[in-house]
Amino acid sequence: MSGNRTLTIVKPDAFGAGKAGKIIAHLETAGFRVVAARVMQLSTAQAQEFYGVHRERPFFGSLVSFMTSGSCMPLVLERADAVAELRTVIGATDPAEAAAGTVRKLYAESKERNAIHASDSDENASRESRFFFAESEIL
Ligand code: 3AN
Repeated sequence: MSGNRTLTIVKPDAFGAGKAGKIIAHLETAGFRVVAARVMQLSTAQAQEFYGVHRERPFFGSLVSFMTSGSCMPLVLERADAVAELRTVIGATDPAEAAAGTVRKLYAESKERNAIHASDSDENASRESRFFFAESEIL
């Protein structure tokens, strides 16, 4: 995995509300190419592992419940400087603080139900992509 790839998830709030297509179109317009995608429902164990870094945080249980509440859509995206560019395009964690025109400002409901995940480093992009996809599934 090079620095040109990152992992995103259209979360259950946005996927369940039928916003996945609009969000992916937004990302493609911003120069990202989809190189892997799937639709799935996370198990509790998977969500706990994926968000393991937040295990001690007060919102951990609620976050795991939310992330397992319905289907979501993990995708691997490619473009130059992918990790930093995607963080800019999605906006701040809390949609109330997200810049105008960002995915979270447009589509998120709250700090927890915030429509989309994006890896925060190249190392995590690699780890998170391998969490969802075999190497042969990433084109
Ligand atoms: P980001 O997704 O912007 O990288 P993180 O890594 O700090 O933000 O948080 C991971 C996820 O945990 C967020 N996407 C959000 O769903 C949830 N979360 C973060 N902070 C809070 C909070 N204070 N209250 C509820 N949920 C939160």
